[in-house]
Amino acid sequence: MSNKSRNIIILIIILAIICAFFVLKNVDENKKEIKIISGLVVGKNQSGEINFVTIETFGEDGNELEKLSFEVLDENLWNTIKKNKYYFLTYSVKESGSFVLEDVQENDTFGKIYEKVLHEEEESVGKEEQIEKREKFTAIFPSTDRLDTSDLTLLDSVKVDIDNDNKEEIIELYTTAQRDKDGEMMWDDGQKWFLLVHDEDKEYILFDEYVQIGTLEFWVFTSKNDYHILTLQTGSAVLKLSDYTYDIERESFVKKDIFNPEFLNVIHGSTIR
Ligand SMILES: [Ca+2]
Repeated sequence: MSNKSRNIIILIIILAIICAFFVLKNVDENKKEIKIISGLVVGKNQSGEINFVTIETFGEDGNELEKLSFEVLDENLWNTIKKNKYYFLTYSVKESGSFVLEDVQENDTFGKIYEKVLHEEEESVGKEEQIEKREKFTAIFPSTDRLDTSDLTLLDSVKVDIDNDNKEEIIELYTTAQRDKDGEMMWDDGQKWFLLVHDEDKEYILFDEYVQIGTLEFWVFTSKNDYHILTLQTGSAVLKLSDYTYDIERESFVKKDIFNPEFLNVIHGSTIR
C-alpha cells in the first residue's frame, strides 16, 4: 500500500470517528440535519449581506480534492474563521441545498495529513511527467557505419538542406522488398523499411524497422522556418506518427512520437478509387 493510500485511510477513519461524535452531540440539541466535514479554508467572501467561506477537502472517493462553500450567518463565527487554516466544520443543509455553517473547530491533524498527501501528489505528478517526456523524445545521432543499401530498393528520395549549412542532405526511403523485371514491387507480408538522411560525411538512420502488412510514408515540411520530417507507419496493428527535427547544437535528430496508440486493431482504412 502506498503512503498516500495509507494516509488517506487514516484520515478517513479519524474523520469518521469525529463525525460520529459531533453528529451524536448535535442530534439531541437540534432537529436540523447536521453534517461534519474537514477542510482547508481557502476563501472568505461576502456576497451582498451574506458571508461565505470556501473550503478545499477530499471528495467522496477520497482521492480528488473538491471545493465547497458555506453560508456563515453568525457574526462571531465569521470572525473566528481564518483563511488558510484547517477546521472541522459543522453545517446544516438548507432546503435549497445550500450549506449553512453552524460551528468550527481547528483541525491540525487534518492539516498535517492533507499537506502530506498534497506533497506526495505533486511529487508523483512530476515523476509521471518526466517519464512521459522521456518516452516521447528520442535523440538520433549519426551512425558509425554507413548502411549497405546495395541489396535494398530505393522507393523515394529528396534533397533538402535540413541543417541550414547551405549544403543539401539526401533523405532516402528504402525497403528490403525487391522489384520484378517490370519494375513492379514484390511485397511480402512484411519487410524491413529504412529512412536515412545522408549528410556529406554522416548518415542518420531515422527508421530501421520490420513493418508487418503495412508501409512507411514520409513528408518533409517547414514550420516557422524549422524543417520537419514526418513519418506515418501504417499496418493492421500500427498507426504511428512521428516527427523528426534537427538539433543543430547537438548535431542530432530529435524524434517525437506524436501518435502511437496501444493494442491497436485497424478495422478499415480508406482507399481512393
Ligand atoms: Ca545541410
